[in-house]
Amino acid sequence: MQISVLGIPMDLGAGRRGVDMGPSALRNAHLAARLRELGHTVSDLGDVDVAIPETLDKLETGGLVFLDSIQHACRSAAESVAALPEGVFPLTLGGDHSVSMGTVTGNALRGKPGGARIGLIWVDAHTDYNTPQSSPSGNIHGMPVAHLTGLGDPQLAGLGGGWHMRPEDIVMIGIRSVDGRERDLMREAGIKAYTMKDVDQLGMTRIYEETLERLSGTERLHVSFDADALDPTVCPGVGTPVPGGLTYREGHLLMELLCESGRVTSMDIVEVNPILDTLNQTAEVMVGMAASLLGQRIM
Ligand code: 6HN
Ligand code: MN
Ligand code: MN
Ligand code: MN
Repeated sequence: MQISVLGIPMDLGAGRRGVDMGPSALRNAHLAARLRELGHTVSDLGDVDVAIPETLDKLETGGLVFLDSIQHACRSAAESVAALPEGVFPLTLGGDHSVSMGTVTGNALRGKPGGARIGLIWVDAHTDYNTPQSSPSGNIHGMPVAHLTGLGDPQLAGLGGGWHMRPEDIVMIGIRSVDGRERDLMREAGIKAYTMKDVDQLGMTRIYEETLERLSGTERLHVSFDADALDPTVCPGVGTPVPGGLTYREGHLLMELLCESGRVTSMDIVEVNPILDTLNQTAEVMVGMAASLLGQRIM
């Protein structure tokens, strides 16, 4: 397969600095070499241009922190991804999770100007379904999924022109932290979320099977993998750690099964924060997750 790597070194949507160094940490963890070992052709497109927070006014528009610069970076990411030829697998590296407003939009619009029906597998400790009104923090990385479905700020919800995600085409896995009003919004939208209780009770294989069944009507599948979905003992380098997360093997098993499905056409790796990490452990683990999704087998 042809894989195109694109970095979005943005920490404007997070409450803590450092995830802007995520793409660099992932490249340093031998991302491209690992994927080439699997027989893929890998081209690195470099990084999207992202503003540096120290050069900006914090409150740009409408009270949302760094709104204009986040919109700009997400639009650039969406355009770069949408321009890739069909058959190329975009592997996009965050950056905080607000980058996925751009990457998912770009992947939906690729080769289909009106937007494809894309299935979104959101692997995360958090549901990231806040709107500017519901958010307790004001941080845009807690809001990308809401904006992808058309809620929230029009500047961010409008990235795909008239295209939006259908809530029924979203499945979340690894969830263990949801804010009060965010929970109500999730219920109203009817988004399927497998919490850590579900992971414990059902097991990852059953969750995978139900997920694929649920998303069987979609044309392509995008995996958005937030490093904080994994337990903080596995991925300590994240800005919003929550105890009780996915084990190393649960993460790999999900990626291995998704690989076998042959249905995934794009992936994000986000929220890797090298400043908070133990050496480069979190980036190394996340490179392993990408490798499993892209064909690495134990035997
Ligand atoms: N992430 N729900 C919290 C908030 O600030 O809205 C945390 C969001 C975390 C976002 O990890 O991608
Ligand atoms: Mn930066
Ligand atoms: Mn997230
Ligand atoms: Mn998260």
